[in-house]
Amino acid sequence: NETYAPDHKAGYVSIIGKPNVGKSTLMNELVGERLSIITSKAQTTRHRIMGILNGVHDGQEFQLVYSDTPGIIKPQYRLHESMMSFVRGSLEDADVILFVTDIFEKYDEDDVIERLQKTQTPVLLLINKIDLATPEQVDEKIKYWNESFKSEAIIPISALNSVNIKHVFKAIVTRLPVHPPYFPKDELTDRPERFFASEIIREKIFLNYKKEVPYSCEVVITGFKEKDDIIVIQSEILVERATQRAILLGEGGKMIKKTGIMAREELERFFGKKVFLEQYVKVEPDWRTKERALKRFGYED
Ligand code: GDP
Ligand code: MG
Ligand code: K
Repeated sequence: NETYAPDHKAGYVSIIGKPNVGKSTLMNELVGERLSIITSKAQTTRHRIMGILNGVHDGQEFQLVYSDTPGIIKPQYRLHESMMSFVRGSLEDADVILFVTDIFEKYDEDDVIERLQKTQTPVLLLINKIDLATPEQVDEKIKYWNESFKSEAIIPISALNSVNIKHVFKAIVTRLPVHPPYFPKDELTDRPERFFASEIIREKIFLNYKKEVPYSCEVVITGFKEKDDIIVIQSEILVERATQRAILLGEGGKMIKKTGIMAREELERFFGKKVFLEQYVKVEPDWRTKERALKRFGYED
């Protein structure tokens, strides 16, 4: 079991803005290369997780989960309705919203602006790419947003040149609520791909089997090899009794096959790559008493 300080802070940060305003560049600056690569394609129902950052600020431990919302698109598209409801959902779920704009862009998405103005979640308005503008142009833009948009703060930045990024970081962290970490910290910093892979497989087991079976098994990722065009993932599902193994396999192995296909499809969406998934169901009566977390993320190999 993980321990964390009673005043541990954690929260979801939604990064929204039109394509090309610099969201990904900003993310890399905020999280650092190391972690952002692996989470770049993470897909959950509501949030696409872009990066996770664990750290300490002013003596206080925190975990920041950055997520992306689909690009804001224009009303004439048929998709717009569902897109807007998605944006709505991720806005309400977030603890802090980073609304990224570009120094030269014109804002004509009135409904998105309106939506942002109504949310209870604090919004930080970031004006990016100030390296391309004169100080006068920057002042002018700050004035424009000040008059037309109500936000917690307006911060001019250059994501590309790391200008004012510390300021953004501080503005986020000071607004995080006290909350336990959403994702296990130790495991995640080192091998988050394995963590996500095991979570996805677990989710499919919960979907396909009823009663106590999902609770009596554990998913262990024993191999994770990323090649040019495919990721080869080896997994073991540990159960305590032979009867549970039989249920998991199903008649002629049908059930485990179905679960495996669903998991593979989800893993492919998640990692944005073809996945070859191997699954073994093993009876291991004492898996609960073992060094669970360590084993789960493959530290024993
Ligand atoms: P996203 O679509 O919002 O994720 O935008 P990206 O982060 O992919 O950036 C789009 C383009 O803008 C890339 O070519 C970046 O290098 C560039 N860019 C991002 N931030 C800045 C910045 O602060 N200044 C300048 N000049 N270019 C930037
Ligand atoms: Mg991007
Ligand atoms: K990923």
